[in-house]
Amino acid sequence: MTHMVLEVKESLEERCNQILRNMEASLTARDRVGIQDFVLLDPHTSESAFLDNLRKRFHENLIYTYIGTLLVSVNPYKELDIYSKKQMDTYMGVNFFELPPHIYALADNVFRTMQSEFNNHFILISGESGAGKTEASKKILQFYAVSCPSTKLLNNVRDRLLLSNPVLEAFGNAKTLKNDNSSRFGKYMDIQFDHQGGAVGGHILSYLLEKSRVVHQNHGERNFHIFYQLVEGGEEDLLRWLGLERNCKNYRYLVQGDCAKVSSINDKSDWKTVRKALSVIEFSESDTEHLFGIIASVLHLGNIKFDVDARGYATLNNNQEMHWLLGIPNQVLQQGLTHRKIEAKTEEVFSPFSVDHAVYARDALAKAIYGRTFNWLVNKINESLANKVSKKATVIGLLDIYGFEVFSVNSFEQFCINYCNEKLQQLFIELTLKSEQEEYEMEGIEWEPVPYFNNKIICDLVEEKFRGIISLLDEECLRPGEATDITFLEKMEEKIGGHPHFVTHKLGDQKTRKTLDRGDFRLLHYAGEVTYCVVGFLDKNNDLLYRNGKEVMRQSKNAIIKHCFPSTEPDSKRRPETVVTQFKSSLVGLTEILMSKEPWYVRCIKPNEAKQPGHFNDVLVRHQVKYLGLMEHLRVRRAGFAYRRKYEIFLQRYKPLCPDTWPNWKGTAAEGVQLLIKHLGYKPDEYKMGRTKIFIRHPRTLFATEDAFQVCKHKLGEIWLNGWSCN
Ligand code: AD9
Ligand code: MG
Repeated sequence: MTHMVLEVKESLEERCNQILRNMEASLTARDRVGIQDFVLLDPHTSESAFLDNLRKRFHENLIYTYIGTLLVSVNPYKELDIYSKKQMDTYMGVNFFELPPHIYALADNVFRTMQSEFNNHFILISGESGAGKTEASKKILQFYAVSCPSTKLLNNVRDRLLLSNPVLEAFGNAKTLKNDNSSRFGKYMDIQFDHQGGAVGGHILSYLLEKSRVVHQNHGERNFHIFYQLVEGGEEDLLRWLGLERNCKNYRYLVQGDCAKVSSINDKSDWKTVRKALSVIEFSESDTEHLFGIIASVLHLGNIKFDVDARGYATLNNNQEMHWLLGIPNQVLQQGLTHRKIEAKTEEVFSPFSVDHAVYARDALAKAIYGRTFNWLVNKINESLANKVSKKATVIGLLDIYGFEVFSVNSFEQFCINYCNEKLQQLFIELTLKSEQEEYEMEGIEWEPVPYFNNKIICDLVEEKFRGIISLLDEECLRPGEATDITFLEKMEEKIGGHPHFVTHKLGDQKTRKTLDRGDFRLLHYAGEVTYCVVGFLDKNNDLLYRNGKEVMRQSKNAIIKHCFPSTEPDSKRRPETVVTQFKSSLVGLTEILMSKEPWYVRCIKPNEAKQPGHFNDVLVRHQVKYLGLMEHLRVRRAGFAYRRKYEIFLQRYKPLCPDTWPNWKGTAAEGVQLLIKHLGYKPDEYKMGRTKIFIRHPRTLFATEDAFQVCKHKLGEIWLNGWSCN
């Protein structure tokens, strides 16, 4: 036994040296391709040196760089030959720092950590709109799909996991000015693995879909992809049945952005992909019929025009062809679109709409139909992904949410999206900069604090009880008839006017020295300033659907609509929660989910605004490096320790590597660890002993230890079988 332990020690040294040699080799190549881990840059790295390294690598098509175990990714805006099966094989099971940085290396490392520690993880992918988050999350999923063990049953799960993507993207993504495939909903996906590492299931949580896009698109933007896919790619028979023409220009909901055709998007072939995907994820013929019936109905609904009758009320022009496929009698629908039901004491009275009101009711209905159908779709996909294979599973969560965005006009939607990004930045700070430094302090490790900008102040500005923007907005939403968008603005000026991150026209613009219109307010977000136009805030936050709109929907023969508008739904007597409050609660829920797992990070960077390959805009990238907190993260990483584990856990795993601690150790765990690492020959500057944990500076030391452990485990195989597991 002692002999074997010595052998292990030798192999440990050898491994450590080999890993070092690999890293040094990358250092020698630094002039041309930069350095693959920022931690290896000069200790006094400036922001400019950081940027130089990123730029150098970007121009060599090396889009990935590490800061320790955090992966920085710069969008290449072109297809790179780095995602092949061969590449996946190369990265499978190889230590993190031994190969050039890659999203596969991160995925593999997360997977192996999950397997060895049998705990749950998540990968937070962040960056602004168009920076490459969704692509990164797809690459990770593809890696797992290929690298995990396969059996017929597991392949089935794998296909569904993969194919849920094109479906959700078709219904939840759209072309914006920032990104031709912009996520308009937040997505958190758990991938569940059994103890052998097989992918056995998944679960998706979706966050606030931007459903206003269904009825309105800004110039240069599109509605959700699925509408164009259906019109462009739908089979002749299907279109005929749905009463659709193969011309997007004929549908009001598709032409407001005046860019139905996009060169980077092939709606026809995407349609085929979605069709195929739907069948793999177990959508029956009738499900798809109903689903496309709804998409077509929304388009028809958008084309409904209203005339003014002699009394000034809205009527439906009888000449309009009402290809209404939801199986709702025409009469009922017409009444629903032009009247509002008011319940008097003993009877129901129908009060007619003005044309403006009718248009509003029509659009509200279209948004509600689409939004609820989207939720139904997510649930349906979840049914298909449900783990039916293994009782016990560990998970890797992937978070891919809409990125921070600033347009020339920003509305309620951008407010919600940017608020969400503030929350994720806050989580990142909590989990890295703040907790990391607090931990050193708690563990009695000598530490020079690294200053950083904590965006909690902005999160509080938005969500504080009673005086945060959300509270003020909700308060105004509770005063129908009296409150307007402008009274909301005035209320903010009164209550939070003095806040350093809030500016309006009236308050003057000393803070940003830029002019502001009367109806605007500006927030100085962590990622930059955004001016929001207050118009529509109350309305969008209320998101009211007239009660008879719901009643009309209940008469539908379409099974999905029936499901989405159940007769058991509480009527509007009790006020539903506002949109932003629901969103806030869902983000609290998300934070709780994430906090219970081990975090990993991919920080995506957008190299230019023009979506061009080969263009690296220094100003733009520098700004992102700054607000993503990458320099601070680097400082903490460099000064700190890449790895820490409780003494008990560390000892339990590695004790077979030392004759003094194996098989039974009687002393304290800390003493055992001290003996163990002495035996393994850890150098003094490579580790620190805290109060309850060991801290290891470089991952290479741990990787070498882990390698030695694997060798030892292999050799000890038989003893293992006899129940001497140290796992
Ligand atoms: V948004 O917040 O959803 O608007 P994302 O998700 O950050 O945004 P996305 O992943 O959709 O951006 O990337 C935008 C586009 O950049 C993609 O459609 C690709 O054309 C391009 N891209 C991103 N990453 C890569 C990559 N690794 N290789 C090649 C890429 N192209
Ligand atoms: Mg995206």
